[in-house]
Amino acid sequence: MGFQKDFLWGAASAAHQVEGAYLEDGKGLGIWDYFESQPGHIACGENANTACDHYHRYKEDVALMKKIGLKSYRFSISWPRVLPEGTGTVNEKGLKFYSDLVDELLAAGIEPLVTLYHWNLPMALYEKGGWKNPESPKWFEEYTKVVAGCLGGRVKYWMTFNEYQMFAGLGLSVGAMAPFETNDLKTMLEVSANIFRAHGKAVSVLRNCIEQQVMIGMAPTGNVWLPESGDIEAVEKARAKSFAVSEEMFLFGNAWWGDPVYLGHYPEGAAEVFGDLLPELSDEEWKEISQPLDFYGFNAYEGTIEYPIREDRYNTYAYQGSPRTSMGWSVTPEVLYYAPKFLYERYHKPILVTENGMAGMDWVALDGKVHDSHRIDFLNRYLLELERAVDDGVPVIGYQTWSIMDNFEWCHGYNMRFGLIYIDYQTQKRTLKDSAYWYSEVIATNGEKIHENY
Ligand code: IFM
Repeated sequence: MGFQKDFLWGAASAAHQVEGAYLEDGKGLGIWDYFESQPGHIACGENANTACDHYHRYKEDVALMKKIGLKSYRFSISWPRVLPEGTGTVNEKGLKFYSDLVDELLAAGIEPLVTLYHWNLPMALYEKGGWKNPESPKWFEEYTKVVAGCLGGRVKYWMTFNEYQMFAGLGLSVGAMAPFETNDLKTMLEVSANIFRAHGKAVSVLRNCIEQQVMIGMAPTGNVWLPESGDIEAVEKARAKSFAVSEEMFLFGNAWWGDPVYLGHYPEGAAEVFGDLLPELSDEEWKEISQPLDFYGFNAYEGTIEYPIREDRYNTYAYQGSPRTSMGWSVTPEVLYYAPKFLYERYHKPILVTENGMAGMDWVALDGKVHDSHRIDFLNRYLLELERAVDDGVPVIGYQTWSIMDNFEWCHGYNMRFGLIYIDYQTQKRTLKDSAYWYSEVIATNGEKIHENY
């Protein structure tokens, strides 16, 4: 069977990780901008002030995307670039950047896929409590109106939030990402409810303000457990764990974020786990939160596995000597079989893989090329598993590799290279890696290329 005819082969990025142009043309301060300026948060004290300078080089970058043959490009809008204070006055120059980028993509025959929120909350809103403030859904609604008003009609595919698990879980509960807070359980439940409301309001705006047909989803991640074998019992055990809710792990799972939006209620077990702390949402709010979406976006890097581990040395997802990427993440291609399968069977929406890729030790070789054969093998293995899901009847509408180019990897700074395009941060020279040429052939053959060596 293989990938559908109009499959959205693409690559992804996020505003803060690639744009640079710090406070340029009226951009406001975001929480990442701020925390990068404080010592101790980012490896080597780095920041995203210049990053890939994509803000100035977007034409060159779109030309490279065209050369690779991308059918789609997933990027995010920087809220503080568009609304420097988070609400109120619109920064027309900032908004124009996205308008120009969309025009450039469309002229190159590349479908733009827009993410509204990829983590860089305006500092002015953070100072008012950020997602803890009950006004936050309204702020997000206002921001969405501005973006939809400008890009609506030209952008068909929209995602509200990228990885709740990370910006809420790691950012506001574990304290490992901006704004580096460790809030208590009650607060995190209220934060979640505000984010659900914000999602619902944004969907209403996109549906009501844009006349043309829109395709709306979100781009969560979440632990997907891999079964130890293909036996029904093992698969069901993995599925149950992938949607489980516990006090320690709920923010990192799939059901906590997926069930309210796609099923219109808190996940099974939430009432028992959280009791009276579970925020009450009115019928009207539930209706807005769970209005029908068009796809389920999913960012997949590694499956969660339970193998013998040495707790003093390996993380929970790795076993002794297991293949891992530079991030330490397990090479577990089966996640691109089980995640689409589990998510489709639970939510009954077409799947869009919104991120998948790896960080590797890439450099420009003596011949001037970047020989990232590890990335080719990684993508090949993962795509074979994705195709297996398709062949088993899971509707998958697209695949976005992370990332189009090396970029600012949050607390890791520039240490981690995820791109198809190598960035020399000293000169801003772009070099297509071997994986970009390989991916180009994958796209041109609508996936046939992944079978070449089999
Ligand atoms: O770089 C990030 C991205 O911003 C969100 N998903 C995971 C990527 C790799 O860590």
